Amino acid sequence: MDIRTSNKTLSLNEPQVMGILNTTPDSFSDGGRFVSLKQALAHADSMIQAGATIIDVGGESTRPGAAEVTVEEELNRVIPAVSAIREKYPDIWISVDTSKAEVMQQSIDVGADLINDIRSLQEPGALAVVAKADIPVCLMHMQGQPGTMQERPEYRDVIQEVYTFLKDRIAVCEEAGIRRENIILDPGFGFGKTLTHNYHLLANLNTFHQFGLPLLIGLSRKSMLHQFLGKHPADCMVASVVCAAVAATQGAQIFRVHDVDETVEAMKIISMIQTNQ
Ligand code: 8Y4
Repeated sequence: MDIRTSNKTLSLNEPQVMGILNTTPDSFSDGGRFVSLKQALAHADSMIQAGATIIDVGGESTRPGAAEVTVEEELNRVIPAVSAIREKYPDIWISVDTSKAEVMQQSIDVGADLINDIRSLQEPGALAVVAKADIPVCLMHMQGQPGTMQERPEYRDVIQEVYTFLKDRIAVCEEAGIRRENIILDPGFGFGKTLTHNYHLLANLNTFHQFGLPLLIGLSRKSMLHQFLGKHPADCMVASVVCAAVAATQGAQIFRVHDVDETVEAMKIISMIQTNQ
């Protein structure tokens, strides 16, 4: 299995690591655009050096309670970062974490290869932008909206409901002209899910292979790890890598992580085990 654009191919026969590049100002003490851009590029450099094959650039904070970001602000954060990474690394996969059609289009115009949308192309214009660009897109399950999704997550059967949501979104995407080969799926760990829901999903990832599409998994430093262990998010590297490995042994292909070095090391071992089966 692989994902493709007009000028690159990423083989998913081995697990791939997507490094998280946050461009929200609260992640940089300075707040000034120039310093932020420089720091963002340095962070991308180190993740690429460590073996990330995809850089996920995001300008919207999706933490519970976080304020929504205007399209102008999101563009100001994301576009310079995508441009700078593309200029320095012609071959790296650049993913953009956004739900806004305008941010998707402008990102694609400056060289983004993949759209990572936690809202699964449900915002106005998003389906059309991705269909026209003919590039890969990650569809993620979320119950509710980022501001309130963790207040009272409820499912009759979380596996079934995530499965049905993804099935419906695949159908909507195909109807809008998005080719099935361009679709990547994600159960959306932590997005409107309790601890139990999250671990139930992690134990049952095989269900989502029924679509025959790549799976992207984001578990890095999430509350199902740090809250459960009673640690700070930044101190959950081992737990994050263990969970990525658990997902990889179930055949998940792309891992969205903070700790690129350690995850790449784990994936080399997983890949060795898988190729010797
Ligand atoms: C520290 C800081 C710890 C932020 C956790 C977080 C996913 C995603 C996010 C995911 C896909 C996050 C954009 C949440 N999670 N995209 N995005 N899948 N496809 N929180 O699981 O990382 S943001």
